[in-house]
Amino acid sequence: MPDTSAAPHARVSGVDITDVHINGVERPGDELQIDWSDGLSSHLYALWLRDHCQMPESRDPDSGQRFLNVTDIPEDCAIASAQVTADGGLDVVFQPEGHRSLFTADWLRAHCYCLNGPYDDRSEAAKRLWAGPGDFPDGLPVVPYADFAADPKARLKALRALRSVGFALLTGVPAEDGMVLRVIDRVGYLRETNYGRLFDVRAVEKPTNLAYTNLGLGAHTDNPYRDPVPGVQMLHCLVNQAGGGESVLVDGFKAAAILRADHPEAFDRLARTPVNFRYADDRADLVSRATMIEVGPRGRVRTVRFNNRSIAPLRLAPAEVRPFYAAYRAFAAILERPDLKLTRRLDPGDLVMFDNTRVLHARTAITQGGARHLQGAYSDLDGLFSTLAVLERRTAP
Ligand code: NM2
Ligand code: OGA
Ligand code: ZN
Repeated sequence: MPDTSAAPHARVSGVDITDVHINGVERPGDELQIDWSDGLSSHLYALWLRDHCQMPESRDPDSGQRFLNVTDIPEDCAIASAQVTADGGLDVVFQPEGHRSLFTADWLRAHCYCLNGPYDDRSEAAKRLWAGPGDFPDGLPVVPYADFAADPKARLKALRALRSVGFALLTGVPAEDGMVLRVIDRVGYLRETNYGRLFDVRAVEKPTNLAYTNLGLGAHTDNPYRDPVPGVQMLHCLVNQAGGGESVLVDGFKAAAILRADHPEAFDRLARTPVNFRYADDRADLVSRATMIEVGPRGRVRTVRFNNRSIAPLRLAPAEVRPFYAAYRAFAAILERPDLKLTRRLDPGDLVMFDNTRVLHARTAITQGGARHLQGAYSDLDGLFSTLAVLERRTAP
């Protein structure tokens, strides 16, 4: 039996396969049926099983990548024999190729598509939704930067919070230019944009964006005019001697769930109506067409886009304009509900990172003269999930 347990591509993430073993196998029709010791059974389509052959003839043992294309497998692929091996796995022979594959019991159980339902790490179903501070009885997810930088367990805590509640706070990040990029290096990959590798948030003359003024900003996600939107945003406070300018977070997935419960027709309308988003200045003209609430194939929310500054003229059938505006207003009203907000003033050294496909951020107006300077940067969720998977592989639970 090939020992692939040390190879990263053989990783079975999040699946607890304890003492379950294979009791017996049968070959009804074009399937392999596995009867497990806990009474469950797997029904695996022969072609699927052949496609997932783990042997060195089928995949490169170093990268784990498949050599075969599906068209290389005969359409009439069938299981000629299947036997339990000495170490509890399966020895399967496929016809008409006469190809032999060995599978471990752990692999079969972890990847069986009858026993492991669909899973989408972006979906609301994979998240812990929250409605304001009451949903954080143990406090907000806060990690000191010194621990984040030095200790994989502290990094895991922050990044797991970013995945599950959609944000995390770091404290004591040196209030120095460019530190936000150092943090991104430990989370995923930098997403450079027209705003630069990083951007400075402070009031300037002739601002190209209302973020660069002293105005308050309503709850929004950044860059809905980009496709795909940046999945992760960071804001690092370097200076804050101003009054006002408090930072606010709102869980957009929770708000969408409230909309679905209270105004189902408004939810459907926003999930079905593409909006044009646009940002234009002298050097950039970015346009996207996407829905404010995006649902996945099973109707679950997986992205929220909301930014009143960036909605461009709609291209809608006339009869759809009024119901769209009613739905947009209903969602906006939920997003402004005080009870759903988390509010915190950022002081120098504070850094907030959030899932920009889900959690909206806002700031109250900057009311008094002193300086205020944040640095921000973007990253993406696929890099975050990759970093988490590698950390979870290396760090005992
Ligand atoms: N800034 C801060 O998405 C937005 O337009 C919000 C983005 C300018 C990079 C502001
Ligand atoms: C931004 C933003 C909030 C703030 O830069 O995208 O929303 O507190 N800034 O200045
Ligand atoms: Zn913003």
